[in-house]
Amino acid sequence: MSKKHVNVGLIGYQFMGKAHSNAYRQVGRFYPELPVEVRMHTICGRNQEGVKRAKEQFGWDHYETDWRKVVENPEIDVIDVSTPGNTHAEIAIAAAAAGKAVFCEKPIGNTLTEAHDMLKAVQQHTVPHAVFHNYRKAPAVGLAKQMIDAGELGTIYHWRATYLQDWIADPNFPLVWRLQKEVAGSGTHGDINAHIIDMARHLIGEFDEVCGLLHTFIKERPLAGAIDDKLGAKAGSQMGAVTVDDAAMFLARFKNGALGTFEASRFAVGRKNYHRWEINGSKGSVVFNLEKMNELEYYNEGAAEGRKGFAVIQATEGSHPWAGHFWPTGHIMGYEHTFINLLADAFTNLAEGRPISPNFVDGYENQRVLDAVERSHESRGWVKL
Ligand code: SOE
Repeated sequence: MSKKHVNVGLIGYQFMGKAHSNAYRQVGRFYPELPVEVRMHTICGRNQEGVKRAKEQFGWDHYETDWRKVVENPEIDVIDVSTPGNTHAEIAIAAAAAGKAVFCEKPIGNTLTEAHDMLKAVQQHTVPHAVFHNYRKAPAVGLAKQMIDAGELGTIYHWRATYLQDWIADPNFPLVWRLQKEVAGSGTHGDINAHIIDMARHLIGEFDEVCGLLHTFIKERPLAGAIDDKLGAKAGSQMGAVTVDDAAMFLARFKNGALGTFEASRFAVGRKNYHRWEINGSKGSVVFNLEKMNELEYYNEGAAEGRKGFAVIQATEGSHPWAGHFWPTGHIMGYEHTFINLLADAFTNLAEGRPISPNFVDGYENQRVLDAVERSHESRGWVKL
């Protein structure tokens, strides 16, 4: 029996457009049991040359330069919003009003108000919605979640997270859109703190209060020429103001009594995509580091005397979440698989009429934390969620 097909329209074709395109292409191949057939209908971007090239490179059936035409196309079932943050709300709200399922990059909006309006739109039009917090879908993260939910770490005391990069540490690195508040909403805060906030919500629970600090080290940079899909761009000769944070740090108290620390920076020279967190509970601890994403470090307080210590679990066995869909044990997975796994879960839930996880509620709750940290920075004090 042939499967019902789902036509996707992807808005955006740079770095995230590439990651998502690959995932749409691969999801049915690694998840043959998927209840639907995913079709890559249209990719959309403002630059005709660029989007045409992306259509060919990634294997989309059509391309378009006006997102409204994609949203209005009755053949399309899912709108994927992978554009810079300042266009998310308008596209997502229009897509929801057109009755499409809406999948969106993080953070879903540039402000809490936008995130709120987006959540209201998908709820009001009762359309399925998803947010690309893809790191939830790494097998090692899924394993940590299973262990916590099963009580294997006992009472959780500490969450200690860093998300460190260095790609703008050079003061001559150009003023790309990620460094402009009117386009990106914020800097490291919304771009990478958002990921460790999501990890914390997923693994530890909801936030109670936060106390934070945002900082911009380099206040002016050369204006940027055309950007590429690796976060880079050519520097121009004129200078422009950096209007977002370069580093964002905060302390948190969770509703369940756990304490958290968060540090996000694009100035951690030497650190490329060092997304690491450690959880300490009464019965043990776990450690995840994205740069070694197939491993989960585990300390078991219950181990025999003289045999205690951090062990490294290779989270690539068939029994580990999502891992069985790929390779034999030890044949490791990468960044792109997290997007494939996210889509596999999303399309399964979509086909079966169940809510997708993570979704716009998670996007909105994430944004509440981002917003509270910003207010805490401004008031130089603790802010309740
Ligand atoms: C750039 O900082 C970036 O690509 C983020 O935008 C992604 O969300 C993160 O996964 C990796 O770093």
